[in-house]
Amino acid sequence: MDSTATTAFAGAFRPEPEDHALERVRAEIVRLGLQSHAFDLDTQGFTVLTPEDLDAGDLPTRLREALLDIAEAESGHRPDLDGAGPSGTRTAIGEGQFLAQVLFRDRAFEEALLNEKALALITYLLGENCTLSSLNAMLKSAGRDNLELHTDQVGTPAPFPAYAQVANATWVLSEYSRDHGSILFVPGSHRWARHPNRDEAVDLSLAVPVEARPGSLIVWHGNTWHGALARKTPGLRVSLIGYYCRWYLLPQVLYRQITPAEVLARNPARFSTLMGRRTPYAGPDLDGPHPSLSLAQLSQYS
Ligand SMILES: O=C(O)CCC(=O)C(=O)O
Repeated sequence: MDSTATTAFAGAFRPEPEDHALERVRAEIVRLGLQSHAFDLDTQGFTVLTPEDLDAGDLPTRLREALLDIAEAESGHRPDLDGAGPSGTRTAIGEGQFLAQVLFRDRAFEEALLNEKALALITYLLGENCTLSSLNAMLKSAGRDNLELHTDQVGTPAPFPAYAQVANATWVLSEYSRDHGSILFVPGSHRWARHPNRDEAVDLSLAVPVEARPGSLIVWHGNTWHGALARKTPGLRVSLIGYYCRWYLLPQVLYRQITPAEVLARNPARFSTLMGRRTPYAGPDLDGPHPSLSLAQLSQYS
């Protein structure tokens, strides 16, 4: 057969001779000293950075204050972290006050997205062109019900690909412990590449609760089975939940269409990518086709 007759499709189906994205992603993990966390993600499906590991200065405090401001604006009273908290509204992830779409309500949230350690681990899981899917927060109050085990591969039929399609970076803004309603994970479950069934979802025997201090960060692979314990004590567990996806998936929030121009202008190019504005799926609302991403990109780090 004459190979010259083959039609090229936008450079498709030609592997990069060397995976430069992998080299860049790996170099960033090494530069930031995150090797053990990358190892945790590979082997356990989740990792916890202590406040010392994360070293984000006063950012966690500013994030928490910004969330309390939003909660106050929405409910009419400032939540008391040690007191009774907002009266137990049932939300999709437990009892408390769920704060949806907080990104544009305080510049501290832009900083959180660009935090280099959080971003390096999300990039390790989802590649350099991943986008933010949603940024929400939870003020979790005392309640009776545990949150069932689930994966974050919402709506995806099994088997899932082994590499992550979605991932989560949650900022721990108050203490996490069993009594405070910790998140819990089933270590290694990301390899099972499926959702838990009905019985498995309520069986916490293999799940490990996360104990973490305010200012920690929890990152997990979207396949990992996780849930949360009911909070038993008065007061509130505060978290900022960053949910990310690969560039070819539909994000929960269409940031590409709603991000204000001044927010894009004051941030680096990577922020635009996180907002879904640099993609080969061109449209009038985009910054233009991504210069370095072909439709045939083969690397999971791209
Ligand atoms: O923060 C929690 O307790 C659970 C959050 C969760 O399940 C999620 O973000 O998918």
